[in-house]
Amino acid sequence: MFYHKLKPFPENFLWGASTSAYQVEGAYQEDGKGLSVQDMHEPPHGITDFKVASDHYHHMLEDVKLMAEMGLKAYRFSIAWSRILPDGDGEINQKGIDFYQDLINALIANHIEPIVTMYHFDLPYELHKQGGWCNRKTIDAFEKYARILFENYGDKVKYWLTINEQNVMINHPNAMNPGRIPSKKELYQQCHNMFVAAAKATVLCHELCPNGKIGPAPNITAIYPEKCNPADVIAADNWESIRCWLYLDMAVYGRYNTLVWSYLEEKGYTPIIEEGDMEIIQQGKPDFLGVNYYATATVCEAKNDGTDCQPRNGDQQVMIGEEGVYRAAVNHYLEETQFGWMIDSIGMRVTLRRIYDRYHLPLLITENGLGAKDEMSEDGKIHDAYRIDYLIRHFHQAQLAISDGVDLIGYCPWAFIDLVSTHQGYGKRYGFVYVDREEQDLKELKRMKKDSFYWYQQVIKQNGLD
Ligand code: BGP
Repeated sequence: MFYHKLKPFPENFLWGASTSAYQVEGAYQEDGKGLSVQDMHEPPHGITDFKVASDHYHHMLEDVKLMAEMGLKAYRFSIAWSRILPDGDGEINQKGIDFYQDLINALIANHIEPIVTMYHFDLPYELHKQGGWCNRKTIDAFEKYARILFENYGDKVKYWLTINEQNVMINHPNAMNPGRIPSKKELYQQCHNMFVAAAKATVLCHELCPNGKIGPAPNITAIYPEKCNPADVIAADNWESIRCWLYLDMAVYGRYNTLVWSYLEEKGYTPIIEEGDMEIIQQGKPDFLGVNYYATATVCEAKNDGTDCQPRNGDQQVMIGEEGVYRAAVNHYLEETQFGWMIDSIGMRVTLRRIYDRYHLPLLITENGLGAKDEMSEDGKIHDAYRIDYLIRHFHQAQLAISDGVDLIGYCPWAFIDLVSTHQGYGKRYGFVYVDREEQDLKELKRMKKDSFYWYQQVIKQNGLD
């Protein structure tokens, strides 16, 4: 149990890498694409917007060639809803359909399994204007969009992810809501409507794609109590349920987590549940669970004196606390990244064990990686030994989790290529491939292989670490 003979990574393990449409594609208004909420976002001073990003839209074949050279077995990308349906609900944009058709064909020709996220933070702006996820019309629009995706790509794409980080969109709503930030009550209505939409898409996938497998992709992490003081343990339990189990209990069991429902009732945040909602949620059973993991969080007992909530930069891994529910605490055992995210590879093993134990479904790591201020050295190369070190530690823990009995089917680090970070623009890089551009100066957007590119190539070749 503690000093295993390590089990090997399974044969056919999906060694992959991830991106998302609005962070990598650029071409934000090209070939008929409609605007998304991300296109309407005003970045902080000096930080880039998402209009050009890594210009993957125009470098797609070159990028797939690099994926093939690295030996990727899988590539997780998202489809921009507003490229397929510019206003989210009306006419289909054929050029949008064709772009992803070409991408999927190029991946398959290079023996790379496409893993498609249907919706990654970029709600079409037209839907947002009509109330976004507070409006039930968005549920129907998502179902229509899902049908278009399954009809067009269902014969080639086996792995589908419904919604990326629904829990982040609810707990850190600033980046997804240009204009007014919704109230908590509205956010939990949005959340409920997303559960219904994801369930409808799941049912449809099973109907239309006989070989399709579909699941959610929340951001899940174990929450630690600061001390063994039982009141800290309760606070950790509170936050773990609100942040994580609510989302997976709904997806897998089709019911609201008991503790969270009591919390919603007490706070007056309960959503309106229409007739038939819970039935459809129960029918939409996932085949596997995507897991985005970056860092554990540590909390202590809330003081309930008006100081428990300390809003920071809105960053998705930085806890803010909630009055009377939990309070953010510091974990002195862990180091931080340059951007203040905890580095906790063992925490990933803990997280995988907890998820598998609760749900017993195959798990796919859909995101994990190190954001850093990579720089080109004088020799013109990018020596990102710190990223290799980070990934070695996490891969090792993934292998320990497999040895614990967790059914882990793949690992898609964030990100295949440098792209625009959700909050820190181009100054925070994650890729195996460097893109030569600055925050504002686009230069030639040239692609360059980092040291981690060659290292990951070896890992994939030998199906695991040395
Ligand atoms: C996840 C998102 C990704 C990605 C990643 C890194 O929460 O799903 O879209 O951005 O975090 O975050 P950041 O870009 O803020 O460093």
